[in-house]
Amino acid sequence: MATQPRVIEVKQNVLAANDRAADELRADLKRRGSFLLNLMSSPGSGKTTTLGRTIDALKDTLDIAVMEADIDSDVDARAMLEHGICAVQLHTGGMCHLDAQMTRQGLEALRETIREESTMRGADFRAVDGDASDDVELIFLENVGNLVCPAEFDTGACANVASVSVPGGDDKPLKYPLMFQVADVILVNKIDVLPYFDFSLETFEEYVRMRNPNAPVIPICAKTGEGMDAWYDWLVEHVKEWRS
Ligand SMILES: Nc1nc2c(ncn2[C@@H]2O[C@H](COP(=O)(O)OP(=O)(O)O)[C@@H](O)[C@H]2O)c(=O)[nH]1
Ligand SMILES: [Mg+2]
Repeated sequence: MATQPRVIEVKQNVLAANDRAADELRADLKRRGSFLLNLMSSPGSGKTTTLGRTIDALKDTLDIAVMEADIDSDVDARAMLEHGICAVQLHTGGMCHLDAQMTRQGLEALRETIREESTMRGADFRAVDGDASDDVELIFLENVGNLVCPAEFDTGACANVASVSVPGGDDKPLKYPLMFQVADVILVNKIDVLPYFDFSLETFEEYVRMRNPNAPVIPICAKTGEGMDAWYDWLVEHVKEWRS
């Protein structure tokens, strides 16, 4: 009989398995020429508003689709449909983040939806399976609103966006360091209300640099569009690079 209980690091195993699934998904996306962007933030920081404006600005340049993830409801997916693109809602069944397997399921449902819609319109869906090098060029994943768990689980996306908003405060990188560490680009939304809050863009960037030396920090106002050209440029450049 053992006198010491065996201790198993379940979380590490879960994360290692997820990392493998995420790498496989990224390889698949590369083969298809689809750039999947994982958008993370706390609830209410303006993810859906940012996506809506981005879609309006870029939908004539890029083929875009959206996956909205939430614990419940289809509010955000409905909002996306109003922008004239294909969108699906993913319910996580109470989970506060998506993992790579859930993201893969979402992508399969999204492709199926695009195929059905194309058939209804009488158009040929250009690519579903196999050598699908002309699949949707840009897919946004609006992750569950949460600054902790989504940062821990690699979704298999090609890049991560961390978004904060001015009313949320400039100390978020100190409190949620991993989110800012895994981000490839950081959006600071709601700059229209800067005069009313003690949010210093300089201090925020200083805190970000403690964890992430390179990710660009882009101040935006999703409500008016101010500052969003820099974000669009970042996006278009990265989609192009991914597909080359
Ligand atoms: N003042 C201001 N409000 C914004 C801005 N962007 C979004 N909002 C508002 O913030 C609230 C939450 O936005 P939403 O996009 O749903 O956030 P999400 O939960 O992160 O998807 C809504 O009332 C938006 O109208 C902005 O740039 N400025
Ligand atoms: Mg939303």
